[in-house]
Amino acid sequence: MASTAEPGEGIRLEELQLATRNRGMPLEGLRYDVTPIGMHYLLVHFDIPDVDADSWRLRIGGLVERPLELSLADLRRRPARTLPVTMECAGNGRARLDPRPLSQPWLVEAVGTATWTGTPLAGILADAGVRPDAVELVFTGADRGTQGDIEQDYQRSLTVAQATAPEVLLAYEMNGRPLEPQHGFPVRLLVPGWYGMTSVKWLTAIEAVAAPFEGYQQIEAYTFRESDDDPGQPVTRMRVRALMIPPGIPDFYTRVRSLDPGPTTLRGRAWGGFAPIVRVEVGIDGVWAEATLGPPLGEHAWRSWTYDWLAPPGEHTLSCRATDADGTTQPTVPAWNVKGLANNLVQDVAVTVRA
Ligand SMILES: Nc1nc2c(c(=O)[nH]1)N[C@H]1C(S)=C(S)[C@@H](COP(=O)(O)O)O[C@H]1N2
Ligand SMILES: [Mo]
Repeated sequence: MASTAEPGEGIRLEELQLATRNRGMPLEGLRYDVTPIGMHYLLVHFDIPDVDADSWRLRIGGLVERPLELSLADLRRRPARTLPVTMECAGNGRARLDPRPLSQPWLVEAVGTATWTGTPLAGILADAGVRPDAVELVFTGADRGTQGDIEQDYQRSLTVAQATAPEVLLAYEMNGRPLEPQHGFPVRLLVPGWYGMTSVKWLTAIEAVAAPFEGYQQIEAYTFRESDDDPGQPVTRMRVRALMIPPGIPDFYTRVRSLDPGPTTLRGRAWGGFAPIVRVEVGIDGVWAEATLGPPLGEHAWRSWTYDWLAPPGEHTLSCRATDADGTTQPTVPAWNVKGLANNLVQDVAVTVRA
């Protein structure tokens, strides 16, 4: 099967089938500091597994001094931490690439922020006693399927240093409620700052291993590659991005916006996994101006911004772009890669300001 659509080709039924299973956050959801659970984006590679909370166990094994088997009650008895975390799918923006890699065809809406509660993974790894010869931890989910002709459990790895960062949680609550089935019930890994594929849902096992993990989701699915034979670089943290709540009212089919002329406040959020957001700019028909940043919500959560616009009658294109403390900003021409990952192209919103 071809891995990309023909240049300019419309969405295929297989892509639509994925798009109806995996929802995006409606952009008006950017109004909330914390995304309501039912509006948070969703990405499930295979099927949502049927996990029984009473018989569920998390096994920690491999190169550890003391293998552990923990129940949900065991995890809930451990020290808890609650963090607001913005999560984005690495495939966000894929459908804007041409030729389009065939996969979940996200535009810009594969993002959400939740307050996650769980126990720090570092404490569990300390109890298990990760041996000095272990280099990585492999996280396995309860879901199974075929991807790239390989039958597999969903699995990802982190180095020991990455896995023991204090913000890495085994999360059992989202917005103060037990995880819903589609978000990883009963327990998922949560790795703030990283693209979503890292945060393995329906976690069943953590294995300490002596060599870098070479599973499909690690070295094949989430690497920046310019061609099929390029081994590529791993996709890790979220690239910097700003999004805007489309102002005014939409046309049902085209989503083009209409609004009255005069003062209007444009609002949105900005985030990135490498460094804090220090600047957001709004583009009005290609002319950039400074937006005002709201207060930070937390180290790993998006930051609100506003921009007061005196909307003149006519057709306009509104854009926004974020810059982080490293000086990194967003491209106006996307960088293409085989899997269509991390396309943080600036968002454009077409509006008609009435006469
Ligand atoms: N076990 C398992 N974990 C998974 C996935 C999956 O398909 N199976 N999808 C990953 C991807 S690609 C993303 S973007 C996030 C999405 O998390 P959410 O659906 O809770 O928003 O979960 C990640 N964890
Ligand atoms: Mo994803």
